[in-house]
Amino acid sequence: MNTLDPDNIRQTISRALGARLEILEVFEEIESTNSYLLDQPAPPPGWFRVALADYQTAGRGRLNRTWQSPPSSGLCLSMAYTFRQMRVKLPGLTLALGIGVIDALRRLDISGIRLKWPNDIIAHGGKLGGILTEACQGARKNLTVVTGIGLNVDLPDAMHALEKATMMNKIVDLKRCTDNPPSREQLSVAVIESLFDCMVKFEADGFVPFHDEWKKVDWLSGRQIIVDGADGRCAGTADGVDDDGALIIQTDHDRRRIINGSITLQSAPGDIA
Ligand code: BT5
Repeated sequence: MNTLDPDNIRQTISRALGARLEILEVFEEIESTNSYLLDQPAPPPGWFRVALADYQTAGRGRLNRTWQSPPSSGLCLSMAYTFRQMRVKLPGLTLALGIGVIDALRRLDISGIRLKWPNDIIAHGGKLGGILTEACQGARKNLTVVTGIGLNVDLPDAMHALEKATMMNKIVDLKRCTDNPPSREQLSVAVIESLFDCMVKFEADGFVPFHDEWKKVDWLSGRQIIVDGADGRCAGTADGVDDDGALIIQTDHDRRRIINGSITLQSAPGDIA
């Protein structure tokens, strides 16, 4: 598997975007690119900073879950972006960035990718990747977010064996999605460009301009689901999202709006979480 060269990546991203890139770093090994950027000084408003890793020793998912990506087998990328304001609705942002990842993959001729609310990237009914969006603490005037993208590119057989042994959810890599997988450098450039575009668009208009696209890639729509959220557990039919990116679920009794939660399918309770 090819290496990640920060100079190559920097030189390939578009000039307009490069002008907004404060720092881009590549680590051979690091605990977590998200944790690293959360500890770094925030970029100035409208600017961004990127950290990539070949291997994370403590890659993180939501709710203290683990993100496992053996060395050189995937994309581990985090972007810090500082908004020019404080009022940003983070749940909707994660959805918008998911659409950005799909757009990046499409530009690399990889189609058929779907999103499972709120942060899973799905292909062939399994998890191809995930998104972790976190806000930097302590900001007063401008909100800085760090968003981490984990994407499986070419997983070793041992990872698939682990999936079976631990009853982990089905995992998929890009090799399964295309005969001609992009290099991790090409993938990095495409993802960085798309994430930045999404940040700027979201900053201007929130989730609304992403809503129609979400409907096209919504993997949960119409499925019978179970939601475990702050208010407990409920079951029903997933019915899309609203203009804030909240999940709508039709239960036997009412329609509910879910802002935070983990989703499982009623038919496959151990499915992608
Ligand atoms: C996510 O969390 O899916 C967000 C993953 C974000 C990872 C990136 S990598 C760069 C940046 N730095 C970090 O430290 N994190 C970000 P969640 O929805 O909580 O899913 C986590 C669950 O996915 C785990 O509990 C496993 O079941 C499963 N999982 C772990 N590694 C996986 C992999 N490589 N492929 C598919 N599923 C995986």
